[in-house]
Amino acid sequence: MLIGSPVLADPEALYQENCASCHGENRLGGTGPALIPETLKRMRGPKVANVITEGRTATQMPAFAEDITADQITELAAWLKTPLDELPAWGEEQINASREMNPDYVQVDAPVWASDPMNITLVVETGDHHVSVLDGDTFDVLNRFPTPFAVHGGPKFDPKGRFVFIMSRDGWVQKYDIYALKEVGRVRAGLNSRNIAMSSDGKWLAVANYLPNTLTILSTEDLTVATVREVKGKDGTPSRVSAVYQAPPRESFVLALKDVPEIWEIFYGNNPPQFGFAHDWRTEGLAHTDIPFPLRKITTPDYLDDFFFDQTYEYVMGASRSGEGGQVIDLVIGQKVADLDLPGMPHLGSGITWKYGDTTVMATPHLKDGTISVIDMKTWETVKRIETMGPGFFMRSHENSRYVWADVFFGPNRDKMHVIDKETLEIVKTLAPVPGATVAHVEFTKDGKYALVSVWEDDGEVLVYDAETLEIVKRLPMRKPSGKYNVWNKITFSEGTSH
Ligand code: DHE
Repeated sequence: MLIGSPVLADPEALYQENCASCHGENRLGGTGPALIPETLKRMRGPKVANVITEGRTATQMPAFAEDITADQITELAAWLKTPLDELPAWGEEQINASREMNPDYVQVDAPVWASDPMNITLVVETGDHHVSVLDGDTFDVLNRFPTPFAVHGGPKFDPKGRFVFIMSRDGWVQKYDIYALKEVGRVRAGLNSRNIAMSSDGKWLAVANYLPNTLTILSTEDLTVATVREVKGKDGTPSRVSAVYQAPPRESFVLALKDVPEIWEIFYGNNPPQFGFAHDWRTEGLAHTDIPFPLRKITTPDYLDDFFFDQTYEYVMGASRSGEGGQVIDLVIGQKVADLDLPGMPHLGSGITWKYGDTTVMATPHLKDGTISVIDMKTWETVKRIETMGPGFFMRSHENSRYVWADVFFGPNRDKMHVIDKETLEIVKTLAPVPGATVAHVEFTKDGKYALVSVWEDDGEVLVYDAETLEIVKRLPMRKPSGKYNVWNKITFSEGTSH
């Protein structure tokens, strides 16, 4: 070593000494989140080193500037972004062993509050990892409870709207009783997960995992494992699960896969359809009744990891990986039936539908450019491309509203929110409620009269707009609010919201 050069410690030893007690000896998380590339790649540039140096306010993460030199922090941050040498087994045994049921939870016969149970709205506050439970009529906060670190995707309600399931990127699934305002328990269903889906009978919760390459199905009753499906394409290639969705009329979960050009369908009902092809349990010489959750693999012409379903759940629209177009797969026949003219990497997961003349249209923002594509769901033709002030992430409407709300999540105009007329497909107003602050994601109240908008900042707010006059009627301070989820809109599968 040159005299005068900084003394660099072994980053692994630094980690074991300073970080392992909270983040786990194997970097897979403990009281703190997992520190592996799969989670950290979402923090770009010097951010990881900054967090180690300065700590994270409002969390238990302390500042290490006085304990570790700047060079050592740079080394440590770089090491944390290297993949794990070995991934521990994370199957049924380990998942069940991670289950933590709340000893203080007692089931109640009726809500412990007097609000309309169908108009409850949950707000995910990512600033300090909490969820606020809002009365959708008065906008009073009935409760605010801690969630696992870094919740992603929509929480899923049971069909009666009483229990909600919330997933974090580290694979924790939390069950919460809205009537009792109490956590029921939590379980780690994966090590790095994407989203969850609820079966239409309310019995099963599917968890899409990146790490390991599995789909976990949990019993919603007690969060125990019903099955863990290893995900390997027809040729044996392992794959991450990009997302899982429920297809209620088909009594199935539909899986988008990251690493193989296939769509998977897993049936949970008693009478799965009889297909004449590509059926796992058939090719393995089994009757479907021999296997719970029978699986069907459909080969697709391209990789499809972002989906949108029509209201019948027969057709799946998928965006192609290249961002050049998309395709429509008919789940009944398991074949591609149409191509979609969808450049600019559409974010189909945020699409919404509404009646338009004698047809139904679907609109989706593009992640690569300031455009919203509007597609006719009968002909699969593009009806219009609406030019916006930048790429957006979320869109929302309601059956009772004549407007669609679309944010401009990326770029200099992220403080804008477009309001689009459903009939003319024109932007009628662009809101900028807090200049310079990101505004994103909208949810309506049950009756569609109010639209709730997140001011997506650490010292943020939820703005309650009159959905007709487009005036703010109430401001609710929140810590970096992200998604908002109204019980009624979700359990009735409102066409203006995500499912
Ligand atoms: Fe999400 C939903 C995928 C980045 C906040 N996001 C979803 C869903 C998918 C998805 C497939 C639908 C699942 C569901 O709700 O059941 N998200 C992805 C990505 O692939 C992407 C681009 C990259 C990634 O690293 O995962 C991505 N998402 C983000 C973010 O950076 C956001 C803005 C902040 C965050 O918290 O991570 C983000 N995603 C959300 C939210 C929803 C969501 C709030 C639920 C929207 C809803 O209304 O249902």
